[in-house]
Amino acid sequence: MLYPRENEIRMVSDLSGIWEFRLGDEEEPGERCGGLSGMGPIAVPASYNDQKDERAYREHYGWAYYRRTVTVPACWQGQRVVLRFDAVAHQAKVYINGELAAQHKGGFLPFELDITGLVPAGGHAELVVAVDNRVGHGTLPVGNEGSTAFFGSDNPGVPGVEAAKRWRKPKNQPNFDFFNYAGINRPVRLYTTPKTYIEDITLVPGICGSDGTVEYEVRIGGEGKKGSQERQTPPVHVSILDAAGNLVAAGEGAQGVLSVPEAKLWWPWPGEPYLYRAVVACGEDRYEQTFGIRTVKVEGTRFLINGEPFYFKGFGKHEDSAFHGRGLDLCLNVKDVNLAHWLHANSLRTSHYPYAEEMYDLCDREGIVVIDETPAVGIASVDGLNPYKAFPIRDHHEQVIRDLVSRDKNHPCVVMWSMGNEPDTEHFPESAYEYWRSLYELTHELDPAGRPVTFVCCQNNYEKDLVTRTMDVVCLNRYYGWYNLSGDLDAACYGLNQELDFWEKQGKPVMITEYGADAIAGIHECVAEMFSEEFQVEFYERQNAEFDKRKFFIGEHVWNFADFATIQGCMRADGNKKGLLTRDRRPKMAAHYFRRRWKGIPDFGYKG
Ligand code: GCB
Repeated sequence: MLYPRENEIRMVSDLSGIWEFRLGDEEEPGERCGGLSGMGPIAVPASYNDQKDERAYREHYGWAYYRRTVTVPACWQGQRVVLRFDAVAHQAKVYINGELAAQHKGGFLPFELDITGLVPAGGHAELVVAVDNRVGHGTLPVGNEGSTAFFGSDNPGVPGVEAAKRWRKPKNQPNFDFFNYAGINRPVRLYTTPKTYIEDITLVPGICGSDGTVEYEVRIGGEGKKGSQERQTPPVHVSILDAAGNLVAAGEGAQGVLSVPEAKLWWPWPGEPYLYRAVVACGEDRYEQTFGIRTVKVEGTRFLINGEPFYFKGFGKHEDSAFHGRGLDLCLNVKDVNLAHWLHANSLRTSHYPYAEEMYDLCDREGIVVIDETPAVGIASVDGLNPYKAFPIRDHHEQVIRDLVSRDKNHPCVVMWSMGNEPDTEHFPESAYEYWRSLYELTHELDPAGRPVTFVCCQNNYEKDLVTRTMDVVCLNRYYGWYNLSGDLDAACYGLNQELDFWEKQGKPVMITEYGADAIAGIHECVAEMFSEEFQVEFYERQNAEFDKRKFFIGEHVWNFADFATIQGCMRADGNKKGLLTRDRRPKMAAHYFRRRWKGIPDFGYKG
């Protein structure tokens, strides 16, 4: 799905601002929804949870309602008008003048509806968005609906659980470690296109000697759509412009291959992340898509960008900030990318869901390499269930992968797809294999650029796990010295090395996608123990020394870039404190340590 961009043809109206809001209950609104009363102000885009200091907002369970008036300007007469939601967590029902006009499941990817016939140019309409924040066995991320054994709460079998089940009001039981922020988290916009319009553009870059190649495909929608009775499809023109706006290649037709002489490649920072623009014209419509010329390939135990062996230095992070929750915060995104530069990091993983499109644009521009992850986190059994049989998520997961690849396929920063985070691969190894291998194949089919595909594996019995070893890159989340062998870094290094010996035999590139220790900023010790800043540094120093000895080891992503909010529980003191930075982006000692370390590690050729 194309991002809504304004140009000489297309108009965009941003509906960000103060909307009306009120909490609902578990009852799903039906075909009609209107006459809402008791509404108060809420900022859009932003999560609703922290905008009012009431437990009801923070711990809400079920539906909530947003309302505002939309106006389609009279000068948009004759245009197709689209209402686009960048992300509504986790399920949305959209009502125009009280009638259900669209619904969408999944809180991290865009959806849109054509409202041309619903709101006339020069007219107004009441827009109501009903939002459900519940997570369960059928959602991504997954919640432990009906279970009492969730993070930070009772253990099964403990006396009192049955009683607790009876008196406890229903609440979200996330099977994931980040606060379940909900609402209209990303922008809502109206945009126009002509009646025959450019629906999608796919650009696949390549390198041929010193020239670049761009394989392109343009899909046309509306009246002039291929096979449509209405009209003939107007011809498609594609022009490739360099960063200075010079025409470097041009083609005719809805698909083709163009050659860019003496192409400048997209390189991760501090190399030059050079960007080209593909200007597509069809009939009255125009669209400009930015892209980079670069290749990505796994070869043996190496991860090649533009044919050079890349070493990942960076982190997993979250879309998470004070007051906004998971709401888009452009200022914070710019700050975070600048902090990545300050740390001499070159990459990040969009743990544990697709981020806002604006972040990928920034990463394209600033040369930050991205591992793009779906919201498939928490596919793990809690009550002995085989999640692959018991959870009705397969179709939804497939849809999410389709939408993710379709949304992000043209970003040069995206070098690998992560289908999910820390699923169970140990207790039901055959089921896990069937599930993840089929999605792996699907992801490969969907991405015309052939990016590597993986998922991120949790600390487990790696000998029983059948599927991690079949991914293009083995991505490991490991907490030796923290959750297991807590505080004992000698034992942690021993365990880690034992495991690395196993992975060395698999002949795949291996990277660590999470490792880390909570450190409460300001806690210092001469003899480092858990939760101190010194322990966090020592934890990383010791384990990095082991990674440095392994040639097949292609990268280190710390957990986490910054402290973040999560569900309350006895293992979390005011959130997860594994950040190199605090939640308000102040560096801990470990940030200074990595800044020195990563400065000394080249992006390419570190392991030869
Ligand atoms: C993990 C998860 C991540 C958690 C982290 C932790 O393995 O992938 O979401 O936040 O551990 O700190 O426990």
